[in-house]
Amino acid sequence: MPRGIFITLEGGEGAGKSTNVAFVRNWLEHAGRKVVVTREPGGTELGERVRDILLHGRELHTSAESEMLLMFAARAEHIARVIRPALDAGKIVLCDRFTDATYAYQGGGRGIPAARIAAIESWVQGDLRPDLTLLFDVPVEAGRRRAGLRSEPDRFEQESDEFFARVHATYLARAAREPERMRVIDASQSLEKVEQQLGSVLQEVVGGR
Ligand code: T5A
Repeated sequence: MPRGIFITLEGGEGAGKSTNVAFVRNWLEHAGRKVVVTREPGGTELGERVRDILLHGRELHTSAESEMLLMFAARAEHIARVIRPALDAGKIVLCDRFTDATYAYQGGGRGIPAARIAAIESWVQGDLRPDLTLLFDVPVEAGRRRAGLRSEPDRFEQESDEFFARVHATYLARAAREPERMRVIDASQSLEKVEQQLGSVLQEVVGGR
């Protein structure tokens, strides 16, 4: 059986990833594909507990290094139990955030050198990389406003504007280096326009496979 397709959704806070997961899933299922939807940090019991620590454990004073290693610990479990088995079964895995988020948040945001992240990425993931990454791009201010309207801020959402400016710049720099894999979606537009952009990228990348 041919290997499935690994698609990730990335972007800053409130960019619209979670909102658009349903659209992408429906599009793929309409095209006759079997889809597994998952997220990071999370996706397994261990991953969801790590998520809880990282998003809500303010009293734990987690260092940047511990935060990165916890992301990768959750990811190792996620890959072994969910992502690889689904890809091996020929399914499409749709994952809300993956390692680009580690480069953007722990790298750009917290200042961990990219080479250190890359070393752990190779160790944990082997040759597994997303086939397609949909990068939801929205100005930092607008994304934070959207996220803020929705719920109480979590541990990351309490960071400064400068932190999120670095996260944003890191995502865009990665997309510029890998334009084939990372497709930038202008997420500042209306939901209808965002869906149109997603549809044309999916048609181009997944349509013929
Ligand atoms: N993290 C994660 C790391 O630091 N390192 C890592 O390695 C990984 C994997 C996870 C956190 O963990 C960090 C990054 C994150 O801070 P999360 O909840 O998964 O947290 O991610 P968030 O970005 O916080 O999720 P959000 O829900 O804030 O952002 P989304 O999913 O991009 O935004 P969404 O879809 O919820 O939309 C936000 C609001 O905007 C509206 C929606 O209706 C919603 O109310 N909206 C729009 N409004 C108008 N026009 C549009 N086009 C709209 N699109 C959405």
